[in-house]
Amino acid sequence: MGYRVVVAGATGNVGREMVNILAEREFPIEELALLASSRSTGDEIEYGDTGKLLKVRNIEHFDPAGWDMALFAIGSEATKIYAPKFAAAGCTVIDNSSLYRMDPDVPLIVPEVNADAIDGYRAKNIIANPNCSTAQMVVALKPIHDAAKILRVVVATYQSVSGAGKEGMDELFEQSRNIFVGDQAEPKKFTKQIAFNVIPHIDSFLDDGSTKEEWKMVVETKKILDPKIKVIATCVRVPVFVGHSEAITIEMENELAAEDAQKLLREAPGVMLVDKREDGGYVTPIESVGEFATFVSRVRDDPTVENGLALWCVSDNLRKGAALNAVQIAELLGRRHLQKAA
Ligand code: 11C
Repeated sequence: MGYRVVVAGATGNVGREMVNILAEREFPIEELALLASSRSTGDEIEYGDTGKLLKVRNIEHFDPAGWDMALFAIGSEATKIYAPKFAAAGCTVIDNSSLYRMDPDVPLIVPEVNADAIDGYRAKNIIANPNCSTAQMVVALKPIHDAAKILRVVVATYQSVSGAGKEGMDELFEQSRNIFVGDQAEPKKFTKQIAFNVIPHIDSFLDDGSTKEEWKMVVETKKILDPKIKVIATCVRVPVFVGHSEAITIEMENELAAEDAQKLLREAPGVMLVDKREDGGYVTPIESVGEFATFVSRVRDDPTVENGLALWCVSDNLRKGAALNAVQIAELLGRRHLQKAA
């Protein structure tokens, strides 16, 4: 016995990973429906590497009644139309867009950090998945906060182009190729050249000079981990295809030495500590691709404040930052509330 599961947006970067991860983790599925817009209807997607091909169906004509849960990766505009419809039909929506994240009636969940908050999902029958840069950061911060109470976080991100979808990946590839053959590298998706460059701008600008991506890291961290934690973020796009990296500086109420933080991080759920303090003894985004873990390296004391730490955090943004976290939420929902699987 398993669940009747929907993946909406199954042909996109995140939707494809959702399908792969459901297969990899052997999620108990009775029936799986893959949905997309009319443009992709009829496309075939393999279920993991099982050889089993599933046809993509048109979300406009899909009846969600009788389906247990739907993993949404269709962006805020389409989510606005379809999430209320699916939720009202009794199909719990696990939404990867930013639409419902700050809605007080919608839990925003990272299972390693705030699993208990999922119990509030019934208010709207919707659960929100955080932004990729927030998800990996809170996994790394959680054991430190539990041990020494984090007061303030200063973070600079190094975000891969896959966070901007397939168009972002295509732009990095094409610009890199064009530069090698002496052609123009005109920006289209990004505001400046991304190949061989970095761009300190992700998502739209806000009145205070920050960007929406930076704002998300502030407010989502508060909602997931602790509303008292102060966060300042600088979010930067880098010419990496997959894998977001973050340089995180942490100020705590209580003392926690780097060595003790390493011990806690070694045991923390979802974290893989790789911190050899030698050449190559740390993780880079390429090594995070296809992995489930949030990797932490370069843990050290910050002597510029009374109780401070600095660390480096890397994760596959399409996995822990999106699809994996959504599947983990589905697993949690199943365990705690739907209890249908054998
Ligand atoms: C990026 N973090 O790397 C973004 C992508 O709110 O879910 C995910 C945006 C979001 O561009």
